[in-house]
Amino acid sequence: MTRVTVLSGGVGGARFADGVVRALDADAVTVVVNTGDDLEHLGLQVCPDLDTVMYTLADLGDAERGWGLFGETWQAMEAVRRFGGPTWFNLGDRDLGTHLVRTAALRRGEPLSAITARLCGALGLRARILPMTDGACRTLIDTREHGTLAFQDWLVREHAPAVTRVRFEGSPPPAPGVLEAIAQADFVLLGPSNPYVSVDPILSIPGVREVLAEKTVVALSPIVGGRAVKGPLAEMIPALARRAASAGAIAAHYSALSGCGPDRGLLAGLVVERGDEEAVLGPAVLATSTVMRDRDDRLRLSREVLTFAADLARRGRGHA
Ligand code: FO1
Repeated sequence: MTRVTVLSGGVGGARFADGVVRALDADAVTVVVNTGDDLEHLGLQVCPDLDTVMYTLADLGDAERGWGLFGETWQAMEAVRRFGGPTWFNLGDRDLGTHLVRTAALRRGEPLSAITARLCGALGLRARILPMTDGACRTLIDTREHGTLAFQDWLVREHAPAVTRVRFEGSPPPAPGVLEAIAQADFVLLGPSNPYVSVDPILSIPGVREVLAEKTVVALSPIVGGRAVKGPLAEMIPALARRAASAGAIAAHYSALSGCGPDRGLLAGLVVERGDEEAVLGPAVLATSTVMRDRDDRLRLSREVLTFAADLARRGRGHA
């Protein structure tokens, strides 16, 4: 049985992970999820990327927004507004149930990984979804305009002002099972997530890069034709890497990471949109149609990526 571990941020990573889970035996898939975006809001612990992966795999997510639940209502937020509470970050009525159960369990001392496993079990998910850590590792965004902002303040409250640096506060150990899931995988896939704020937080967790250095790692480019499929990545690349947004910039970012072996960067392969391949130096390239408009696209793309990665792993393009 092929075992695969996917590292994921929010929407793009979750959609890709959904394809992988449906292309393979779900029991063979582990998704390690960024928790650098997590926040406490209205007294509740909210884990946006974990919830996006969980809802997407359970086919309960809102396809249009990409986050939160399908068929959501917003009466609790209306009440918060009426009473003068903060409404810049919206928690739907049904989504609130997740945050209430999670927050209560955290207060009882249950680790986030155990709570996540319980929530996933209740949704009937067979793939394993692991937070990158049970500890606190917060993504901080330095901006010229507003100084340093916590991730959701930067993205949602301030609408992603220009970034000068991305940092991770805290260096907690990986959640139980994270290093093992990477070590035991036939190959590791990085979803089409923002490298700076979705994948790098996972790579910042102690031990993750070292164990990845032994594996065949394949990433999907979140840049298509010079533009981000979603979010502010296309503006972040020129600001942080001093080059134009392209699939090549994604390859260069992962290649430059330290701690991934002496002779090459992290990636054995990069999956890019057709026409974007010339920009890529270093990893082997699969050029295909990468934009996932529906569940059929996710499945087709995942199958192509799994074949590409399995071939690289077999040919020893990883470190194995
Ligand atoms: N994104 C927004 O643009 N506005 C919101 O009010 C908002 C609320 C929200 C609540 C729960 C949740 O799981 C996600 C939410 N998101 C919201 C998405 C989130 O900010 C980001 O998309 C991810 O953190 C990036 O992966």
